[in-house]
Amino acid sequence: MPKSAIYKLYIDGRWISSESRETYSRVNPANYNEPLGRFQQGNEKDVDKAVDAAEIAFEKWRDVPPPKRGEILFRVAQLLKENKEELARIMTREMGKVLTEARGDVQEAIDAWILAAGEGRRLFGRTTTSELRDKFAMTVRLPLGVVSCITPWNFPIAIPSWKLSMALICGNTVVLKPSSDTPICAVKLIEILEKAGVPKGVVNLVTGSGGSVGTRLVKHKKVRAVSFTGHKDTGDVIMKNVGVGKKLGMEMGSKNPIIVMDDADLKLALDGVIWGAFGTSGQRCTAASRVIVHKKIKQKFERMLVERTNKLRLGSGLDLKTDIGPLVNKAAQDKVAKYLEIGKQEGAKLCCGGKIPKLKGWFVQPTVFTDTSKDMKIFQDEIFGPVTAISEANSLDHAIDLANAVEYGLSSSIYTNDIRRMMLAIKNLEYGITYINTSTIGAEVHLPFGGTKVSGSGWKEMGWSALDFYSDEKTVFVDYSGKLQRAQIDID
Ligand code: UN1
Repeated sequence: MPKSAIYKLYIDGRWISSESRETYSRVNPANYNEPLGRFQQGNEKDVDKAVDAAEIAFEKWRDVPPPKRGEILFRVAQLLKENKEELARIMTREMGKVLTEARGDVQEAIDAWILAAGEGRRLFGRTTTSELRDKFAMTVRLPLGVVSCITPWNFPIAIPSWKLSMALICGNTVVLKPSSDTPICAVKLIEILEKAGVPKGVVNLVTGSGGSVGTRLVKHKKVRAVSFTGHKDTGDVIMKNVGVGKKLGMEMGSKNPIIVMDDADLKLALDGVIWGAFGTSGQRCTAASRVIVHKKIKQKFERMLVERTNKLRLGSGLDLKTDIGPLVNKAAQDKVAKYLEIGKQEGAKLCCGGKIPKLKGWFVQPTVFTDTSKDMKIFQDEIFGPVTAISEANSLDHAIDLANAVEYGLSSSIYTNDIRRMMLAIKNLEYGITYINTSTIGAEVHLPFGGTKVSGSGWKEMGWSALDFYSDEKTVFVDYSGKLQRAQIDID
């Protein structure tokens, strides 16, 4: 990657500069003296061009038989596989996550493209009965048209792949606006799509700010669906801007709890908490930012957690000895630093960490607070950093009550060996995902992914749910009786 590299927009099959003629730059979050390149500051005009190109391309793409679309998607998966290591390294330099996790990110993308490719030979509708004689009833899936995909930086190849793979197999065309923090990963992904044979105009890339590019993509009259993953405050704005006539799928943050009961395997639970709280430096929507521990084992588990947390090594994600990479940028570091202060002020007990180390990157020490309660901000707010907050529970009911006492509802976990407790947790945790005896992270692409309450809009990503979002399930009745039959009336 030459330092002066200039990355372009991809519109109608061409790599071009923004109409704005403006670019912005980024640095490696693990070493802010290392520039990463210059990126297009896209604007509304670029979005309009991209949507027009996608609209024209839709006419042909919708008619490509889905198994043929699937062949192209399968080539995307193959190319991602061939380039996995290079892409993972680019990702680590661009947004900081450690190399093992960056490889996992690319793998999740490979899985998504393979899954979507296979859907080309399914895309099932349903057939069913009719209440009238000689009348046939079924549903068929039709594409929507132009879809806007607005994606975050924390899974910079996986999440765009979740969205694009499913949108494309269903026959839609796409305009992608990636996070301004991860334009390189987006460019690399689109280069692979181009190489795999995705026809011009079918996928378009516009980098730039949420305020101009994002807003235009959400409001655009020709767009039929908006799929967004990111912060709930942005989600709020999108919801107000989207207007009628579009589907809106949103995945937002969360404050995910791990419940550790008194009968749990504590070593297993410890592994799960460390992975859930500090993986990707806590910058996952599914991060375990709360730990709810049964009072009988609280002191012991707290000691175990602090001992392990103190051993975690901060550093560049490219160094294989590093456990925790930097945060994505200065603003993220400042936000976490603010919460470290808030936690101390509102009376939580700091067990370990809590400082910003003097390094040339946006690092934060892995931090554990304890004795946190419902009224505290560090219990309620999504911090998106390597910070977790312990609370004590007297019983399973109390633990579930604490788990549910936040506005979010994406992922949850319980460690117990008691089948009754497991089943009650599955029933009563108000979360889109519940893990039993494993951490809050670990989604697989062939199952629905998404949350309840403030975490999601109801449309889930991936698995069969994504097919429902990216297609219109048309209901078809074929009456071959040769006479007028009135539903609900001519029923005898
Ligand atoms: C996110 O944090 O936005 O299961 C997605 C997981 C990952 C996906 C997380 N595979 O946590």
